[in-house]
Amino acid sequence: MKRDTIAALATGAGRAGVAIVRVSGPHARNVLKSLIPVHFPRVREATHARFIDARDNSIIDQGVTLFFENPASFTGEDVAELHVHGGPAVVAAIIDACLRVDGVRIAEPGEFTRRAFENGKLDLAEAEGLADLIDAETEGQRKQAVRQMRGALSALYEGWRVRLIEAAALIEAEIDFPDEDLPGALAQKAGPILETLAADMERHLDDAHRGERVRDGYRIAIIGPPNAGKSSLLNALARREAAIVSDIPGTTRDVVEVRLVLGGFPVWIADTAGLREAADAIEAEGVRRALERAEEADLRIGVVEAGSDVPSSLSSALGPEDFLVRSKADLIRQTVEYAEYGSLGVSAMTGEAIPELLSELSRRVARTLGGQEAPALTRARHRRLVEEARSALIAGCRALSSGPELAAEDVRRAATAIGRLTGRIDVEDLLDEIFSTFCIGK
Ligand SMILES: Nc1nc2c(ncn2[C@@H]2O[C@H](COP(=O)(O)OP(=O)(O)OP(=O)(O)O)[C@@H](O)[C@H]2O)c(=O)[nH]1
Ligand SMILES: [Mg+2]
Repeated sequence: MKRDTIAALATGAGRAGVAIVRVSGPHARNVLKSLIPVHFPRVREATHARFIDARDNSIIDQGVTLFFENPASFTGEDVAELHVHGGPAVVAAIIDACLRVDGVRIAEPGEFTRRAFENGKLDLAEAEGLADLIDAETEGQRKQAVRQMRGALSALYEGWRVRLIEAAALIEAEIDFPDEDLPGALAQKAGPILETLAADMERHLDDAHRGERVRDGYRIAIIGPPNAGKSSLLNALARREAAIVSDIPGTTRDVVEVRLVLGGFPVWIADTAGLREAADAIEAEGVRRALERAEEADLRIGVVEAGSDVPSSLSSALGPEDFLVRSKADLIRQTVEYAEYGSLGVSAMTGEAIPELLSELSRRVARTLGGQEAPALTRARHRRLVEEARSALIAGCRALSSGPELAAEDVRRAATAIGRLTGRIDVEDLLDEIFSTFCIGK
């Protein structure tokens, strides 16, 4: 199949010192011949060049060019890079000149990466890692994305797929040569393999959504009775007036969220409506949302005014790992400690103990999300497929005792689910969805 050649700005939009226009496909050579008619650059050698407008031989700009010959390029095709001055008019003129060459069109979002995937330069999990790396805003996200881009997750999944195929072969041998083993021998051989694999998948799934949290943010909810100072605490943590504060109990109704970076990880802190018997339907909805958010959160910060008891509506929403803070420490000096939760007294007014609370939160987030050894599951897509594989495996283990046919089918089903993770197996239906979310190559 003769493919189109695609061209696009590879660097960010807007003014910049340098911008890179990338061209990939069979006509990349012709693009360079048209724009740099004097001498064609040597392969993989940065070459100074004047970029010429073929219509009148005028100079569009001067810069540097690079040519990568297929298959040794990012996409696996011929690739030309034009490093020009990063002004919008220069970039527009260079792209126009590329598009005037026969067979060249503008790239769709994610198309360079998609071609790299289709040419076997990276698998789907690695491509997702690359997209995450480009989106990474924190150190924790960067580390996780680099690991995934370099194939750590792919290696794990590929290892599983190979073991599943071995197990399937073992079971199928039993179908083909049923008399060669004693009854029960199959279950003895294949059973432990399937069980170990199912346990490995279980461990991978049961990671408190670590990888997904690193990518999408760790979630903290501030909850407590009305007027306790929850919104004031959110504002103090965020260092801005994100939520409305007033002395009227029941001020906050919707969930107000603020994004922070703590311990190198993205964190969402949510302020919620005060927990009480609601005065009206709107407040009741606010309380419902508060409890829902508290339930979904990775960590809850309960807030009570120093000197007050912890109401049951709050204590029932807090778990043993959660925080409880006494607010308004500037007003009330409290000596009582809430034994089960510790006793940090904070003041949003004076800032007392806010740095301590922030460092405690950072420590907690870093402890939960950091120091990962095993590659983590980073997307809901992965979780869905690993879950599918695991339940197929469990069904396979059970089916083993009643004969190899059904078990073989289950194990094949598990291998297919895992193959779809890295895009080894028929993922055509998924590709448009996955690559259209990539911002690379826009
Ligand atoms: N002195 C003092 N007053 C505070 C402090 N924190 C909050 N307040 C006051 O307490 C009142 C309630 O504060 P909010 O932050 O609105 O309380 P809330 O928990 O969000 O209240 P609801 O949204 O109604 O549930 C306001 O008048 C604040 O100014 C503090 O640390 N010290
Ligand atoms: Mg409030």
